[in-house]
Amino acid sequence: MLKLDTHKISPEQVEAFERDGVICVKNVLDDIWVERMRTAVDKNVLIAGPLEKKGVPRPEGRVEHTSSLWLVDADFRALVFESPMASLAAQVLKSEKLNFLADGFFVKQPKATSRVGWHNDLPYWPIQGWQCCKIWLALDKTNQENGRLEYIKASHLWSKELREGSNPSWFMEPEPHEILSWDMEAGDCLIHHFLTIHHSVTNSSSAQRRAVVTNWTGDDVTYYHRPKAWPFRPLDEIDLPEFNSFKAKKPGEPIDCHIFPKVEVHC
Ligand SMILES: O=C(O)CCC(=O)C(=O)O
Repeated sequence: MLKLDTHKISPEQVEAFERDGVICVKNVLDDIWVERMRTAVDKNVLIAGPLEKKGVPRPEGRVEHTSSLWLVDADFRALVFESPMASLAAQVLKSEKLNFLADGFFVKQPKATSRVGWHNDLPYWPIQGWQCCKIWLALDKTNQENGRLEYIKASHLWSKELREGSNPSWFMEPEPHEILSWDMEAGDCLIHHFLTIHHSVTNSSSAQRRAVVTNWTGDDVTYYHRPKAWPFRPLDEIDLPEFNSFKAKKPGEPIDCHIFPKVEVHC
């Protein structure tokens, strides 16, 4: 039986998550965990993840992102099923049930000019519902100079979906809005609601900036078919047994399936 580690957050932090759509939680993972996940990211940065096409060259220096390494990598699996990530998600979502969607990582190489544009996460997932969040775990010191994330405060309450680069008429570059961002140490986490609009700035420093993400849902989330959503490939191209129950899902059904496992948390 795996032991799931927990990290208690305060009622004020849960309230801030609900009000602002994002919080920063300090010192969630210790140095041993951080070093373990750095090694896991470094090991995977140049190889295709289990859901990616093999042999497609990865653009150098830019943000890398791969999903569902937990299927093939023991360290990512441990992050999902043994680390305090699940307990953080359960607390902010105030959920009885917790499902894990997928992991991923983002590496901004030194002096990388690429940035991640304004977006929120919900339009990229085949789900519908309110109780959903991402945990962005810093593996390096993160600040304005090396590619921190910036959030439009309370934008989850707009209930609008924004894909990166989609430029809809209702969205203005965020001068009129209050921005939330934090300087972070390795082991600190951001937790944001899937509808909170955010971006990340360029890395002008001479060191890389690494982060690992995990995505979580709660009681009210159901399957919903969205074009151009995770896993970002036609399902008939994915030949993994873990996808069989997912392929049979109908809109409105609970999302529980092998690829979106339930995780038991007792905070
Ligand atoms: O890490 C980054 O640079 C961007 C992360 C992001 O936008 C996301 O996880 O949705």
